[in-house]
Amino acid sequence: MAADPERHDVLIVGAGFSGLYLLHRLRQRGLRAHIVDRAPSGGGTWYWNRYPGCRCDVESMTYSYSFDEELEQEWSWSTRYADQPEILRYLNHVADRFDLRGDIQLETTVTAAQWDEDASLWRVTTNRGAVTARWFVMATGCLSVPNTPRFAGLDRFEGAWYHTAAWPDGGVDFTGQRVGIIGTGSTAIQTIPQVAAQAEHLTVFQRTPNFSIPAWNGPMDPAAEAARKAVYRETRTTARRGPTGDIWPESTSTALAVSAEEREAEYERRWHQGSFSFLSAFDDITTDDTANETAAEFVRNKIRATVTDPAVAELLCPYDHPLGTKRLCVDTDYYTTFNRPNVTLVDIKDAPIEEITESGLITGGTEYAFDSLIFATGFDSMTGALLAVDIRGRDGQSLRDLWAEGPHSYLGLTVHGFPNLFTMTGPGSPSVLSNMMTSIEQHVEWVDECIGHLTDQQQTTIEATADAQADWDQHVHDEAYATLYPRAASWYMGANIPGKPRVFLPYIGGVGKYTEICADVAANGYRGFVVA
Ligand code: NA7
Repeated sequence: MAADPERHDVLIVGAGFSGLYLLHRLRQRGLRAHIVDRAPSGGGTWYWNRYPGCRCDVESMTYSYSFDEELEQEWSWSTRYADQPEILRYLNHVADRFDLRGDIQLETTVTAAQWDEDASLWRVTTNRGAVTARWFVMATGCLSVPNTPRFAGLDRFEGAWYHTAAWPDGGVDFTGQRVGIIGTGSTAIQTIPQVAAQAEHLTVFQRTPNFSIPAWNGPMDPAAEAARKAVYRETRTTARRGPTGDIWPESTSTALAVSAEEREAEYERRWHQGSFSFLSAFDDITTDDTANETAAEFVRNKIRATVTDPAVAELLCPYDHPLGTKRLCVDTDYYTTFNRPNVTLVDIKDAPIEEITESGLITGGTEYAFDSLIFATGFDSMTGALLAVDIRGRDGQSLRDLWAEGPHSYLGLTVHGFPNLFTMTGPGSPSVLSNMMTSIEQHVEWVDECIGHLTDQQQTTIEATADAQADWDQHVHDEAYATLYPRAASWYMGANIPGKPRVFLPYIGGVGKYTEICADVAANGYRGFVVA
C-alpha cells in the first residue's frame, strides 16, 4: 500500500530569494511550510547562473533583503554590484541565520499539482513522491527555464558546449581554446569580457545588438556603505514607493522639453551613475519615439567612441528597437572587449546559424571551428517555469490550456479556477521590470498576510473571480500599450521562443502603484476574490 502523502500547510516550489523569505514568514506564523527545489543547493537563479562574470546589475545594497534590520546592518557587500558567488553566500547565510534548512528539500522536482475539490487542498507530485498542501506557491523565478535553440546537428559537436544558465559547478577553463558564444543579451554581455580575457580566440554571434550602460562596479566604499546603512529604512521605503523598486531619482521633465545641451548633460550624468538609472533620465523615454531616439543615439555615440573599428562599432549599434524596450544591459568593459585582437563579432541577423557541425557551426555559408561553444540564449521567461509543472485546478482544468494564448491572472499572483495557488512575481506583476528584491518582498508579505487572514478567519480557500482577472489582464495590457515596450521582439513579449504567444508579460504600471493596488485589495476584504 502506498504511503500517505506528506502533509503541509504550504508547499513552496523554489528555494530562491522569494521561497526562502516566504518560508521564514510562514513559519513565524506557526504554519507548516515546506520548500522543494530541483537543485542540489538553495539559491534559485543564483545557484544555476554561475557563468563567468555573473553578477547582479542592481546595486547590492538595494538588491538584498530589507525585512530584518540586523541582517541588513551586519552584512557587508564587497563590491557595488555583488558577483554570483557572493550572492549565493548571502542566501546561504540567510538560510542558516533563520534556521530554514530543516524545511527545505533539495533535488526534488515537482512534476504535477492537482486541486482536490473535496479535501480543499493541492495534491502535488514530485520525483520523490506525493505531497499535499492547503496552499501551493510557485516561487520558481521569472528566468529559470533555459532556452536552448534547437540548432540542427548539436549532438554532432565534438567540442564542449554550455548554456550559461546551467554552468558546470567548478567553472570552465578556456585557456588556449577557440570559443564561440551565441547571444548578446545581458548574460552574454557579462560573459564575453571574461571569456575573451582567457580564451585564445572568442567569436561572438550576434543576432540583435543591445543597449548597454556601464556598471562602474568597484569595491564597496566603507564610507558610502556606512552612510547608506544609516538611512536604510528611508531608502527601502523609497524603493517600495517608486516605479522601479530602486532608489535613483526619477526625472520630472521630458527629454523634448529641454535643450539639446541640457539633454546631453543629463544623459552624461546618468551614464556616469551607471546601470538602470539611465532609463529614468527623462520621463518620456519609454513612451515617446522621438524622446527615446535622443537617448538611443547618445548610447550609440558612446559605442562609436569606444569601439575602434567603425564597422564593428556600427554592428554593435542597436536600431531595431527603442532603447529600454529590450532589457537594458549593464556591463563592465563590454564594448572595449571588441577592441581586443582575439575577439571577432559575427552578425547573424540576416544569416541565421544553419547548423552545428562536428567542429563548430555554419552561418552565411562559412564554417567557424571551436573547442567550446557557449549558449547565452536566454530563457523561456515568466511563464516557462510555471508551465513546466502540469498544474490542474478546479474540474481538472489545465493551466497550460488556460494560458495557451498567453497568461491570465489577477494581480500576477493568482489565477481564477486555481484556488490557493500563488505565483510569486508571476506574469502580470512588476517583477522583471523592477528591482526583483523589492517586488519579491512585496509579494511574500502580501501572500503571507493573505494566508494569515484566511487562517485567522478559519477560511480555507481563496480564488480570484473571473471578472477581477479579466479586468487585471486588460489593465496589464493597457499599461503596456501606453509605452513603446510592445514594439520590441523581446522576452518581455515572449518573442524569443518560437511559437510562444506574443503577450506583454510583466506589469509596467510601476512598483509603487502596484503595491498600493494589492494593499487596497487586501484592505477591502480581498476585493476580486472569493474567500470560502
Ligand atoms: P536574453 O536577453 O534573452 O538574450 C539571449 C540572446 O541570445 C539574445 O541576444 C538573442 O538574440 C540570442 N538568441 C536567442 N536565440 C537565438 C538563436 N536561435 N540564434 C541566435 N541568437 C539567439 O537572455 P539573457 O540570458 O542574456 O538575459 C536574460 C535575463 O537574465 C536578463 O535580462 C537578466 O534579467 C537576467 P535576440 O535578441 O533574440 O535576437
